[in-house]
Amino acid sequence: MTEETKIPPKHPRAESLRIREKLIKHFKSGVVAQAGLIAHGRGEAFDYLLGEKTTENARRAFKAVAATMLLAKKPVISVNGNVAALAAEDINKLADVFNAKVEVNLFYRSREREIAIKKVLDEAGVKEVLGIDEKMSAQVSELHSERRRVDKRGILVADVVFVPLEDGDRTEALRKMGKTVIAIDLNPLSRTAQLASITIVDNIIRVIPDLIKEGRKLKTEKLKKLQKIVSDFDNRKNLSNAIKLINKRLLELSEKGVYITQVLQKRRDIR
Ligand code: PTJ
Repeated sequence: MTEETKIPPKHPRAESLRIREKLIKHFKSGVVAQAGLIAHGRGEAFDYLLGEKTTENARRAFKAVAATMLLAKKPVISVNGNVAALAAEDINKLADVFNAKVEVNLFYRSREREIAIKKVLDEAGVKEVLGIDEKMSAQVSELHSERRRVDKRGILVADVVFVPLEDGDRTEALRKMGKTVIAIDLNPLSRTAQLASITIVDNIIRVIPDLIKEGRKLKTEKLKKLQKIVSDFDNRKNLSNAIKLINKRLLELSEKGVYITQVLQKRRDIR
């Protein structure tokens, strides 16, 4: 019996538990780093605060992302352990829609993890996986972590770098290099969220399928329209809106006590 089959299908948080099991499975196979489990917990907490749904604000951001990716000359999607575990098939479709390269880039880098992640991406149908061939490796001098190692055919020469679920200082370094950086991060306060050119404050699991649809929709649009979508977008406003949304939601919940009281009213056996 797998861990997954133990989750009662009627459990009120069955989907969330299934996602956790997926990460644990990939942790055991060496794809996800130990810290990846902690990162997931932090993401879950922010998702709770956001109401676990895609907001209008996030929709505006991913529309700007789709336009940016379509305008890009050399877009690259950076994949870490959590991204491979949660969204490998979608990453393949995303790369297809935007004609983007896929590169493995790890904070907790080891040869074993690189190989394990490549396997997951291969199985998901990704045709070419960059970032693991030593001969093609270059260094980004602005960076001091293992993330400094990039592929000469990928991130090094990219104009747009898509970095879902990112840590720390890479976004800043990539922006200093003149690159457009796109982040997906449930935490609008993280350094990456704050320093990216465009930040989608949403769960990677929900947002990538929608981003794929948006990309397909915008693909036939004229260049001018895509450029306007990008120039009309303001990431400071986007982040500020995300924080306001959390604030508003918490205020409403705390004033009305909506969630807890409603649940308890239905459960007369609980006082
Ligand atoms: O695989 P590696 O070695 O490259 O390491 C990957 C992790 C994720 C461990 C590494 O990048 C890391 O330590 O990241 P942080 O600093 O924990 O940041 C990850 C960010 O992703 C946090 O701000 C989380 O809120 C956010 N996050 C976690 N899960 C999700 C998420 N954002 C969107 N969707 C999620 N499902």
